[in-house]
Amino acid sequence: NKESSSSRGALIVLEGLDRCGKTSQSGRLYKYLDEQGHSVESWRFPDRNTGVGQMISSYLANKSQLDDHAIHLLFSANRWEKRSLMEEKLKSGTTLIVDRYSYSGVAFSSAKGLDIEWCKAPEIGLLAPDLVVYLDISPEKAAERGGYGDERYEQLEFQKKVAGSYLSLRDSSWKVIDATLSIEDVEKKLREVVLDCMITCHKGKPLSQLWP
Ligand code: NYM
Repeated sequence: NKESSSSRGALIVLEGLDRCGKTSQSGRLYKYLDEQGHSVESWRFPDRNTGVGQMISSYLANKSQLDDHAIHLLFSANRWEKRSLMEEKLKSGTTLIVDRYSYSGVAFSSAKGLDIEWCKAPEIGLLAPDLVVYLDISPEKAAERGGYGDERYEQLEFQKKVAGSYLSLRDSSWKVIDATLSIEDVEKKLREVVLDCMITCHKGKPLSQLWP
């Protein structure tokens, strides 16, 4: 831990449609903060390394079928099993850059038609992010980027519904970045909002819980 023990790390969450560039941007952001000497880790959900994560992974690969409610609860359980470690890291001064979080959980499941309040319920009590960055791209543009794999959900019609769900989840605290800008421009804007947030957390902003 390269920072003073009295200041905590920030919980930074990146959200967006599939192919919005989240994963590359989290990687670049991680590298930058690490090189700047910050204590930082790069996380992602689903975390496919746990037992629950392996069930999710098999579902996403269409190797298993699950009821929509059941898979929703597994995604949530996958966050719950990392909650205490997350809190420990943040309190010890490590900033976490998290690729997808509860908002993905709610956006993807409610896009299937599940009730949004029902979707939000199992997330209550998880740590609330200090910053949510939404990498904004239209479903059509995202589809043009190619590289939609064979995973479940990676289809234009479904992504349109997910975009709608994200829109109803967004609030004024979210930072929205135009994901169609160049990689460098997105990176620059991302760094600005993240550094700003890290300072606020440093100054003693308390950790809070979902849903605020
Ligand atoms: N996804 C991700 C959900 O449906 N619910 C969740 O809670 C989370 C975290 O999993 N299409 C979906 C969104 C993605 C897929 O994520 C796998 P990724 O970032 O492609 O590994």
